[in-house]
Amino acid sequence: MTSRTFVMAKPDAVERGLVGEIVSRLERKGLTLVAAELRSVSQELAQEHYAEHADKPFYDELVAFLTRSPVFAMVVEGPGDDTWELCRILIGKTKVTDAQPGSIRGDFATTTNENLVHGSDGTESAAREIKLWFGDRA
Ligand code: RTP
Ligand code: MG
Repeated sequence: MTSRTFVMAKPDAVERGLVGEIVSRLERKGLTLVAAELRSVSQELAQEHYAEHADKPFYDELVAFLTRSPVFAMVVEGPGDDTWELCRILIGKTKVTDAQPGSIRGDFATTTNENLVHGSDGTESAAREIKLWFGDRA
């Protein structure tokens, strides 16, 4: 029972030339890209993507950050039903001081706001985000 999740190299990752590193870590783990796209993000898409955070104090900053420059959006597949969770482990914890070395954030991020990668946080959000970003193209 394979499963898919949504992973995105955020603007800071593209700006810093870390897309290859991020894709490499996913692939080295044994996960596969089934769709990927470098794209600019509209205000509307950024707002919808982070809709769960609409009432948080950092929401406007988050939307501004995501629309700053292109992102590399991916649909990632793994052999089990836990692909979203495996990706979150590779990505690392949200808070910069919690992100452990060995994870993408732990190895490369110095702030919580610019933390390089997004990964869906569950089966339902993975389905929602794959549809939002790729529609029928994944
Ligand atoms: P993401 O959605 O981007 O994969 O990150 P996440 O699940 O690890 O964290 P989440 O709680 O969904 O927060 C989304 C993004 O908002 C920023 N954030 N800032 N200042 C803060 O307390 C704070 N908390 C979260 C981070 O950039 C986080 O990635
Ligand atoms: Mg999140």
